[in-house]
Amino acid sequence: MSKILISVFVIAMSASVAKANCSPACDLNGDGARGTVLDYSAFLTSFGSKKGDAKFLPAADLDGNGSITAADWGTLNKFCPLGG
Ligand SMILES: [Ca+2]
Ligand SMILES: [Ca+2]
Repeated sequence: MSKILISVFVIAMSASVAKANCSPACDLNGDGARGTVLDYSAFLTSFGSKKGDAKFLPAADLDGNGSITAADWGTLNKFCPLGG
């Protein structure tokens, strides 16, 4: 029984690796869809903000450096192109 559970777990992990190109981090507005116009809109709203600011969106800080910058924009475009 536990072998079956492990197999299911491994398959699930493989599936998530296959989708790594467009990581869950690209779902900036939390609606489950990644790289949509709503995610880009959420990004732009928080663009230029930093940790502690009211408009800072942790999900948009894709490199985790505490501020939403052009580097995060580049990552978003690279891994989750709009509409793609
Ligand atoms: Ca989304
Ligand atoms: Ca950042």
